[in-house]
Amino acid sequence: PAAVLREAYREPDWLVPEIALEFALGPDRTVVRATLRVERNGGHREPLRLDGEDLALVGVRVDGRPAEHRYADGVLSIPLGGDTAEVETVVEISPNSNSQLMGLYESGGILCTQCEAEGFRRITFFPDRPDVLSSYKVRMTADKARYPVLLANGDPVAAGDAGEGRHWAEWHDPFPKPCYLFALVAGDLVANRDQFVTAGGKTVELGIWVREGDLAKTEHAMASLKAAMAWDERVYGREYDLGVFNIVAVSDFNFGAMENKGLNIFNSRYILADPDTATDADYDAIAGVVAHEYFHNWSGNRVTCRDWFQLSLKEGFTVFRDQQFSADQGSPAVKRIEDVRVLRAAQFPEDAGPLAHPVRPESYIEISNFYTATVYNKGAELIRMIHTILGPDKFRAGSDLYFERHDGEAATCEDFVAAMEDASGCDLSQFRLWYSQAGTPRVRADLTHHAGDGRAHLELAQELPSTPGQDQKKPMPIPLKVALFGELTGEKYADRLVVLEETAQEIVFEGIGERPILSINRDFSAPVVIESGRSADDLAFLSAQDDNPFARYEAMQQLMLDTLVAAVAGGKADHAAVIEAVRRTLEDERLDAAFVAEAVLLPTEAFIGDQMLVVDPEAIHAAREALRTDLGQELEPLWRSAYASTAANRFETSPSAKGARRLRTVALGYLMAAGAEDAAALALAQFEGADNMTDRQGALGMLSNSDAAERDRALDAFYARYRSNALVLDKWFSVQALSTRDDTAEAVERLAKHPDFTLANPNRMRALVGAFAANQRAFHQTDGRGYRFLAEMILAVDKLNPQTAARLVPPLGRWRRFDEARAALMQAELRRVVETKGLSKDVFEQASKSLG
Ligand code: HT7
Ligand code: ZN
Repeated sequence: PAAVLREAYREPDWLVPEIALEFALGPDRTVVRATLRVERNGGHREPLRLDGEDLALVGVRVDGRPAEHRYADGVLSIPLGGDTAEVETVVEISPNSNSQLMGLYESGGILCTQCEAEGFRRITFFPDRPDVLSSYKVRMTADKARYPVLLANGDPVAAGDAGEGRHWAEWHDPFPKPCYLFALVAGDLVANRDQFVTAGGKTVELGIWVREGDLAKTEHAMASLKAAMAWDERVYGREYDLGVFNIVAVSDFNFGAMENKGLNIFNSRYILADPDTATDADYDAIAGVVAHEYFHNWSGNRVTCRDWFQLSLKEGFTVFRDQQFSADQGSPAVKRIEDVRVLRAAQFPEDAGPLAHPVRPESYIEISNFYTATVYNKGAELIRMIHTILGPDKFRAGSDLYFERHDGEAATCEDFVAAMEDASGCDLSQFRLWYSQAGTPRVRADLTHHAGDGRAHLELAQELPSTPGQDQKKPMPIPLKVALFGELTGEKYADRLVVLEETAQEIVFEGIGERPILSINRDFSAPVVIESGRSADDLAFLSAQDDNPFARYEAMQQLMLDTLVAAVAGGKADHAAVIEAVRRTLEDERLDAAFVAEAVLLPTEAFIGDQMLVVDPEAIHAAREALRTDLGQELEPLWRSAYASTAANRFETSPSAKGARRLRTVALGYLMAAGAEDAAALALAQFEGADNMTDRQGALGMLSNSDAAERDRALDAFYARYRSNALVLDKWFSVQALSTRDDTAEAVERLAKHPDFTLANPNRMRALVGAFAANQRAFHQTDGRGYRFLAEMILAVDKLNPQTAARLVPPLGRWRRFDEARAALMQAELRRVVETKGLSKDVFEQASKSLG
């Protein structure tokens, strides 16, 4: 398959200012009549070219008359003489045979659409590219009993009876939009209805549409939506613009959610919640995703992307906005810790592997493969760095200017940076490199102190690793928040933003009367790896005394990581410093429970592996378990008191109650690691007595790692209770796939044959297969059965849903990081995948690039 190149961008030959769509909806057969008003764009003689995929063409008319046309290789070409025309096409599609979940498809009896990135071409013929903006009129006709609710973008304008048990509805969206934002839904749905009055006094009708039995689980999503609407007015000055805002939840969805104008469609896992079925983490994810999709109304919809290489323009900016929103709703420090953990777990490995690409990629075979942690999460870090460099006021001026300049347009990442530059007067020319250069920079930081002149010298040097297609790199501006603390007095001598712009640079601090301890990349001000060689004592000092909570957490993590890496490398395990630092954290009464829970958690096995040249999953697991056991045993009284003091009489959703629940399960984990006699019984009691899913799932996770008799009892009870709730059953699959037990690979193979496992549902696939591939020790079992299982799953799913299949490929692409035997087994599976006949281009791109 051919690659699309960023440099090859050309303006569209034809524009489509207006489109009218008529749908005669049916699950097996839907007829789509599209009427496009087209306008020639410039003085060329090219025919009108419309994209189409899996469409049965019924007819083409131009200005009311049957017209000459050619349909080949996914393009319908229609020669047009004049500069404008009215072009009508009629096609037939089949929603219930659409297993790709792109275009119009059926999910649990609901007809719904997913058009980003290139799904609209599976509904009708159209220039399926984001820089063609049109105003939409949509008319739907459907069986009234089966599909009593008919929704589309924009505002409802009319509805009526169509006879013969059918009815119709019309929706108009006055805001010109690219076709990837088109949506319709037809189904037997009920709504949680509410209203929001904008700052400008406009009343917006809100609706969250779900199946009848799920209505009671929509309260949190609705509260989150209203909070997001108010927040965007207050923080970014952005008001909602239509009279209605609808959200629909569906069970089969390739992604988290979709920001279609006025009609967001969500994976039900990011809408439905009640304490019995959703964890605190689920509640937070719902708030974050609801906000994210809502924020797209400006960053994505009112100002969209010129081409898909600019994807981070809307995604990086919107992730940054949803991170800011979530930080404002709860604890900013804990939120930052969580966001950095995600970045390190998902984006750093991507940046270090064969699929590394810049935030603004240069080429793709299949754009769906570029909805990545780099485009989203590193993209958000770029926006955060601009925010840090400019400061909040200038950043806000830049965002105002960006929206003012480009409202109603399809823009580029360059337009965004230029607006930030123009509004602030700051030169961001070197900063643009962050968009074009892939790879995670490594920053070496050495601090020396001369007692004589009271000066401290901070020597900084950056190194940019080579990545596929990019050997030579230029130094990038790296904003580092730095502070110095006196070793003896604890006094803070300096606290400032240093921007490292050169390959190497020296910063001098004056008036430092004692040996200073370096706190660097505070708040994780830049998405880089810091190599500072700070001693265990210095890290312990910072973990107890730094006034920046993120830096405190980071020092503890570094201390743990250094200890674990040394243990894996040399087999020497000196746990004393970590135990002491964790003790101090547990005893510090000024800290809130949520922070403590984060701070005392050991780095994951995967993250420890990321620090090593050759990953040894068994040694890492052994070293980490040994430290967990020591921590558990040495600090047992503290874990017991943390466990007891976080018990609650009744479920509450306050931040402090959430923090207590988090710490309680972490403490339980350490008691289990300590081998405490009563630990499994405690876990079972927590499981059985829980009045909420956080405590229940937390205890189940601990039991699932153990060999105790209580394990099967809990797993069976969980299954029996929730077997008819798909979202909760996903947890049952995940908890087993993530187990640290020796028989996990075998258990996962068995679970893939379980009657409740299905390849057709992306959530279920991720719950079992995605979770297993993230379980480093089980997946990398030396006999290679994990690799074989994953390859078989990829090939099986690819026949139904190439996007879901392609997302499972990256774990196999990490072969370069493993020993020869494992690497050979992983490569063999990748080869088997690539050589399979009839492979999708989605999987082909990921697997062939992974072989390298
Ligand atoms: N903008 C949305 C992307 C999306 C998507 C992409 C590929 C295939 C299916 C998809 N569903 C939604 C989601 C977002 O970032 O808000
Ligand atoms: Zn998004």
